Amino acid sequence: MLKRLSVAMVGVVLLGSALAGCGSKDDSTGSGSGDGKIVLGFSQVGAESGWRTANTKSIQDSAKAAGIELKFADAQGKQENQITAIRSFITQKVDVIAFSPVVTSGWDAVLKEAKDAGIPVILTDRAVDSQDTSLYVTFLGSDFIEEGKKAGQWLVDQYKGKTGPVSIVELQGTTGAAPAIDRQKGFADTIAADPNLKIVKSQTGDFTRAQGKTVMETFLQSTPKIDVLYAHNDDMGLGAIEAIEAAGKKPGTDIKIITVDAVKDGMTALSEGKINYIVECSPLLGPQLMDVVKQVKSGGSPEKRILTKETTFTQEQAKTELPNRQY
Ligand code: GYE
Repeated sequence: MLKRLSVAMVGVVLLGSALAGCGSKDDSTGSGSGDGKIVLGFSQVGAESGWRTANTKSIQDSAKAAGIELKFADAQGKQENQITAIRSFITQKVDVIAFSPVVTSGWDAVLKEAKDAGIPVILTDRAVDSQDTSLYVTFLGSDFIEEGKKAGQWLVDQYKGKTGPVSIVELQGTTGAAPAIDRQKGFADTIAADPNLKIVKSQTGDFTRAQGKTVMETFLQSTPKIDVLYAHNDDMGLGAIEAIEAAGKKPGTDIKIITVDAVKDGMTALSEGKINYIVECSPLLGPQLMDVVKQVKSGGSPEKRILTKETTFTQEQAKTELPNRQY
């Protein structure tokens, strides 16, 4: 009886692997795509900016190059969509989950579900505020506080030795998102070195060009003297430039502009003198992410924090760099 049962079981297993070999994606053992490929579920924030578009392309291209099967879900800027996508990845028993959290808070429950299912999670680009850091394997991305500090330091240097108040308006990224929180903090802490530098208005533009423009219009209407605009990304800065020009002012001259990202459109405006300084934030996280996925899948334990290398650009540097810009 026992013997007959085990023979039957072998049959089931063989049938199972034959089906998997026929391209079935539903691998009930949870150990891959059925054709030996690692399956990665990735939940993206959305398509709010040039940075995000470049980031999505980098992840899709490098998954392909690495031979990793990518299940890609676009959350359209909504946390609830990301939670649904992660739950669906768990049900599908993907090998690894990666995601770029739209906001920092509210992830503990779903991360715990992934952990209980034995699926490792990699944070890409943005952090979560979970106290229990065992809920994710690593966080791969930029240091946004450092970016805010670099933006602030450039401004401090510009006004060194000068007197009189400098009125700054700030376009924040998505409320509650790690890059918005940290870029605001790094900048504010650094400009505190010069009491003349004052943030007179600060509001979210949700990282989009359209909202950057709308909010800048209201800033221009309500604030008689604006010397500086600090925008948490290029897209909002580019939207604001439209508003500044429509108000009859010269961006980069009448109002100094600092942004973050350094995507091609931002770098073009910088080289044309419409933006004064850009702090780079690289969206090309795909190759590093795929390396980490492979490492995790083969039982390795990557560093808990993997930082991206980045620089800054002046108008002159942008002219030199622009022809090489990939995104
Ligand atoms: O700076 C912005 C995007 O999370 C670093 O999100 C990313 C930010 C990036 O929408 O343009």
